[in-house]
Amino acid sequence: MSIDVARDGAVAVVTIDRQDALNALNVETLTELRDRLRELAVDDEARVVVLTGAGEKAFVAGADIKYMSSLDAGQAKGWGALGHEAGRLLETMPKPTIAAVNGFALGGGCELALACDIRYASSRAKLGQPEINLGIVPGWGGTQRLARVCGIGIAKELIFTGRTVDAEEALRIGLVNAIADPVLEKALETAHELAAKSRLALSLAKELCNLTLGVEHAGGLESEAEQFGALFSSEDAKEGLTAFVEKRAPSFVGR
Ligand code: DAK
Repeated sequence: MSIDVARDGAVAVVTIDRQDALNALNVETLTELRDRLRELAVDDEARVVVLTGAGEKAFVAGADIKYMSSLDAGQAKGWGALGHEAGRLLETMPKPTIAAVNGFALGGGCELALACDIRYASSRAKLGQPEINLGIVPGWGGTQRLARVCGIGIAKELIFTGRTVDAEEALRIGLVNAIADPVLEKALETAHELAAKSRLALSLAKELCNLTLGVEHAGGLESEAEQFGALFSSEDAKEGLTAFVEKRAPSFVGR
């Protein structure tokens, strides 16, 4: 079982557990995550959802690069849609979602955290969008949501360089709301505080806050998903993904 859903009263804690790959998401894990989020979105007993990673080291180290290195452009599109759906569920379900970032949150992991309403980080967390180093770009909402959370200047620097930030920097740039150890305890404290509030008022607050994303937000996500597919079939994407699997530096040719 790679996705565990535990109940703590009205709070549902969703734990991604694939520790041998630093909780990286392959198709089984991501499908299961999407399915659990779909259920929680309509589950009245779950008033707040907390998302975290199993173990000490990682929240989610991204999409599974080994799995992705074997995808063709058509399969990559379906893979992208799955990640987008999980993100949209976290962003729009009518209840608060909180990411407890307990370690590496890279690529798709950072994107899942960005789709949550609130993010807390442990002091050893590392966040970032390193896709550029694989010859690809963020494809699960990162190109849209990072700019909305941190501002476009920060987003461009992080996405263009692919560098990761530690917890202190993440707090300074507004990528996380607070640093806490143990981070899950902090997330649960806030979750229980929110669970005691009016469900109706909270869901309306979320819906209204989401209006600030604007109607262009959905269009931006769609463009990202579409453009990613084309890039995925490039020589550079193949080289970047294969180089990671072969544990060597990539050599990009620009096509
Ligand atoms: N995928 C697969 N395996 C991974 C992984 C990943 N993302 N991250 C780590 N692992 C595996 C490692 O390969 C290693 O496995 P073994 O070699 O032991 O079999 C194991 O986890 C432990 O990792 P390390 O030995 O590397 O541990 P270190 O502490 O030395 O380094 C690290 C930790 C997190 C710095 C390093 O593992 C790392 O750089 N990982 C990759 C991080 C990354 O680049 N993440 C972004 C992935 S790209 C799409 C939309 C979106 C996406 C894809 C498609 N569409 C629209 C189609 C999303 C893309 C991404 O997320």
